Amino acid sequence: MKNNLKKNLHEQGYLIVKNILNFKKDLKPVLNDMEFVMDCLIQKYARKKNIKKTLNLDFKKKYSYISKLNIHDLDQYFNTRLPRDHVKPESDYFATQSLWNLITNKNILDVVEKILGKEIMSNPVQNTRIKQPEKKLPKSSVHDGLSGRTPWHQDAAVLNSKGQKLTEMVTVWIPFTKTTKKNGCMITVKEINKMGLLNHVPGYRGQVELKNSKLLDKMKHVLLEADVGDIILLHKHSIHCSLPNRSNDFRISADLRYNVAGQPSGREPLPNFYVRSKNKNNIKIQNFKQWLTLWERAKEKCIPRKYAFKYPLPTFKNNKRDLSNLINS
Ligand SMILES: O=C(O)CCC(=O)C(=O)O
Repeated sequence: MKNNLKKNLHEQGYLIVKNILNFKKDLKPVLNDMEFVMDCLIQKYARKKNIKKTLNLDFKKKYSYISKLNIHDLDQYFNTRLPRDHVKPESDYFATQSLWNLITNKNILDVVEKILGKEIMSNPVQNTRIKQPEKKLPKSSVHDGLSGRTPWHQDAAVLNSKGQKLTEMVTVWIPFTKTTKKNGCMITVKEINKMGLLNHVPGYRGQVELKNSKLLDKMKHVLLEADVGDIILLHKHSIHCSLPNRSNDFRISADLRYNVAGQPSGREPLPNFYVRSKNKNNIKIQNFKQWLTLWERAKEKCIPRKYAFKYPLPTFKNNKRDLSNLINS
C-alpha cells in the first residue's frame, strides 16, 4: 500500500484518495468559521439598517452580499495565510482552530506519511478558496485563483530558489463541496510531472504561470473531480490549473502542503513546523494558539519588507526548460 501510493503519485502526478475526511467533524467547522468571518464583515461594513436582516441569511447569500460591499482584498479574510504583499500590522488571514485541526488531521497525515515518510512538516504554502459562480464575479476576479480560475502552474514554482531545488513537498487539496468539471475542478495532464520543473512567467495579479501554457490546451486533460471527504494529492511538478465555476453554486476548497522535515520550506520566514515525527520532542507546535503565534511572528518579520513571499520564478538558461522545447523534442 505504502509504495503504491508513492509510486502512483510519482507515476501520474496526481492521486484522488477517497473517504479520508468526515464532513461534520472535519469540514463543516471550517465552513462555520468562514461564516463567522462573514458576520464580522457584515457588522463592520454593512449599512446599519441592513445588519440584522443580513446576519440571518444563509452562508451563500451572506457571502454574495458581502462580496458586493467592495471590501478591499475580500479573499484575504478567508485565506489561511498572510497576504503576498502590503503586509501591515492589521493584515488579516484565516487561521482558525478548525483549520489547525485539518492541518494536523490524523487521516491526512497517515496518507502524507506514505508519500513523504515519517518526518513531516506543515508547509506554509496554503490557501482556502471560496469560488462563487463565475457569472457573479467582477471581471477583475475571473482570472484570480483565489476566487476565479487558476492558471496552469507547478506548485514547486511558487517556492523560493532553494525550495525549488531542494524541497520534497506534496499538495493536499481538500474539497468542502463536491467538485466537478462544471463548478471548476482542477485539471492536469497525466505523467507531465515527469518533465521536472519548467520555466514560468508572471501571470495575472502576480500569479505564477507556466510559460507557453497555451500548448497544454491541446493536450488530453484529466479532470480532478472529487467528493466531499476525498482528498487530492499533487506531485510538486504536476502541471495543473482550475476551470471556471460555470455552476450556480459555490465551490469551496483548501490546499495544504507538507514537506520532508529538515528541508527548506521555500517560504521563509512563514510557519514551517513538525506535524509528525518519530521523536515526539520535535513536535513543538501542539495547539492552535501556538500556530497563530508563529503566523504573528512571521508577520512582524514581513512588515518591514512589506511582502510575505516574492521570489525569482524558475527560469532556466537558454529556454532549455520551456514546455515548448520539451514537448516538441
Ligand atoms: O483550487 C484551485 O482552484 C487551484 C488550486 C491549485 O492550483 C493548487 O492548490 O495548487
